[in-house]
Amino acid sequence: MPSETLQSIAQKLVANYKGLLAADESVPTATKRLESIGLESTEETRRQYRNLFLTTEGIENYISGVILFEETLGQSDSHGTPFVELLQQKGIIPGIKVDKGAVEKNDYPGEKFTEGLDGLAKRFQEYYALGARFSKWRAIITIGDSLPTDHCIEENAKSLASYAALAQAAGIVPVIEPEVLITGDHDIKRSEEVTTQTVKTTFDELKKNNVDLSATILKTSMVISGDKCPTQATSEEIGAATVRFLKNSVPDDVPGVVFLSGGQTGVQATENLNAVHKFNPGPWQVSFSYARALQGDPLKVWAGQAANIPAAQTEFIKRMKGVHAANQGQYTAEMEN
Ligand code: 5MM
Repeated sequence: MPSETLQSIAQKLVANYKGLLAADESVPTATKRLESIGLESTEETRRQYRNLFLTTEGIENYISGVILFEETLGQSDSHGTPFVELLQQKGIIPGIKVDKGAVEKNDYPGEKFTEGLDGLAKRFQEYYALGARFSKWRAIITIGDSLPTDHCIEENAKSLASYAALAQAAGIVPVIEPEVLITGDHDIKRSEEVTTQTVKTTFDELKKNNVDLSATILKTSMVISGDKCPTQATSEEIGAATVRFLKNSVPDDVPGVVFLSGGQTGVQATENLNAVHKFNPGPWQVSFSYARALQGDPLKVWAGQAANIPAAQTEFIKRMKGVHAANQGQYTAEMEN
């Protein structure tokens, strides 16, 4: 009998007010990030980018698991320690992004369908052997005129459910991420409707596929105004709407819900997480799984210069301290100083 079960791993991912670092940018996304600081994207510069975050001293005080990209799973830190081993030494659970990205289909303009199920069972065996104990699959839902279609929500929910079933069969905890994009001029009410429908449909499909919900983590968008909406909701409104959506959509046996930042700044994603906690979400643990909101500011400080690494890591610690405090409803603006 293994000491760690799927349930215990899922619970550990959201325990003690810690959360996930989404360091799983695919090559095109990592390239965009690196080019934004004037750095060419190569296997080595992407390794340096990961190295900056994963070697930060004290990361384990705030981060329970790191979602890695396949390339990083096989890479090592600057002293030659494999990243997976480094994380394990710190008590951080290594995870892996397993989807192969989202594509458009002719009949559904403006919508995307995530791919990656072919050969996934075999890939899961390889990822397990390399140390991954949880995984992530992202679906993308777009809000717009007559969007999203029910078809897009349903097809993506089916893929998420097939993925989750395969993950659990391989001994890996699935993080399911149906992301409702922040882009658009929709208001917070529309965001709540679409996010609720998307997550409800996803859990319906998970149940049909006999996915064990007690060993599944939901990664979701917050309920938030579209980035081009003329009336932007306040943090308090975001907190209230997000907790209402969760209570209407997430089954009680799910151990944890984590948020993506989705284009919010580091400070916004921290303030809004704090606001969510003011509305007593539950019975699940509620935390973060941020990429840009944790890494964006340190990336700018680093600027690809070795001399800037300590300052960038200090910035990273500040962001992690903020979200850790927000998970307890204790984040304050003074923490930015
Ligand atoms: C929505 O993206 C996820 C969370 O990141 P943010 O906090 O920045 O919104 C993230 O895990 C994302 O899935 C990865 O960065 C990978 O993205 P791509 O598009 O490269 O697969």
